[in-house]
Amino acid sequence: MKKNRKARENNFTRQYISGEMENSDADKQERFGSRSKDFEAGKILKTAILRAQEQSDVDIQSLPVGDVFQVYSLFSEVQSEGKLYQCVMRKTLSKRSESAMVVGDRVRFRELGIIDEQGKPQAVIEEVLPRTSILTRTDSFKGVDQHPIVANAQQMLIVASLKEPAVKWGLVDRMLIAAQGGNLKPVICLNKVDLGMDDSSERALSHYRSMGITTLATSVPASLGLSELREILIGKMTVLAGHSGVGKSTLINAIEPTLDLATGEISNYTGKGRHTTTSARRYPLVEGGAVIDTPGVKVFGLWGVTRENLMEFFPDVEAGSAPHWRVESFERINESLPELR
Ligand SMILES: Nc1nc2c(ncn2[C@@H]2O[C@H](COP(=O)(O)OP(=O)(O)OP(=O)(O)O)[C@@H](O)[C@H]2O)c(=O)[nH]1
Ligand SMILES: [Mg+2]
Repeated sequence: MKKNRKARENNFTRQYISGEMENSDADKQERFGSRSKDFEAGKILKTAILRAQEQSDVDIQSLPVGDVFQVYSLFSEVQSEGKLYQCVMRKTLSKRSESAMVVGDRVRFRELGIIDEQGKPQAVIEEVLPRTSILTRTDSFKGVDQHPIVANAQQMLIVASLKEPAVKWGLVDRMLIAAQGGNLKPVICLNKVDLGMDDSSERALSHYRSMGITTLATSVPASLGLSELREILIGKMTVLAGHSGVGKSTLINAIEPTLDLATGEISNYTGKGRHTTTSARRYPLVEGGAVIDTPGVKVFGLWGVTRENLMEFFPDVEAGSAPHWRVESFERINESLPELR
């Protein structure tokens, strides 16, 4: 009985990760797209429909593959072989929401041979390829509804700060499980260690290391841990996680001087981010890889995590070797998950 349910859940997770599941009304409330942009996109869409219909007999498997860089309300930017395409999704036409596609998705697209006013070639997305990982957001800790925000990232950089604001290990634990549940490798980064490292924080980091999790202690003004951080980020797709003010943007600017992320201010909905439906933005690293910031997202969802399998994410609690704060994390997260039926 127990086994069956688990098998079903695993299957569910697999389907979700592979993009087979639809998520039709996700992100509706977050469409900030300006009217003119939407209008423009509407025109593109109409042309796209016509063209796509003419060419629908072409074998989809022979189409080029690209990476979704950014998702707007009605179109998205897809990069392929160094070229950026403005794309609409064919599935949108049949009411399958464009939110079924997120930043990081890999897609097959059909070039339309049209260039827009900004010189971007236009294309229609014909297929979203299976995902290797998924990160979702939810509206609250107790939130049951989960919406995908990033696909195919390899790792999550969980940033906390020693002080200002002081680290809450319980929240680090929750982000850890959000990462592991979605198949992302977590890395814990304790920032602002120039403000005075203390024993209990040292012990916490070493406990995570004993569980096989990579940890870093960083400081931007004191230049600590930055080369290790660089090493970890280069060549990978990394999602940034962590509360406002812990220093995520400052760290990224320090390791990638070509980027100039806004720091020391509330970053929600500033600049170009306001047009995205997903609140996820990708920052490429010159030496390869990218970091993805999710400034509008308050809580990540715990995908595939249930009261039945939560213990798998707490091997230390299961083994009886966990410090009290890890046991408390386990209990708190357990309570936040829906009751077993
Ligand atoms: N002392 C100290 N201050 C830091 C360090 N890193 C960042 N800060 C400061 O912390 C404040 C917040 O940094 P941000 O990089 O904007 O923080 P963030 O995590 O990007 O915040 P949001 O974008 O709001 O999520 C800024 O005033 C930074 O100067 C550090 O290593 N040590
Ligand atoms: Mg920031």
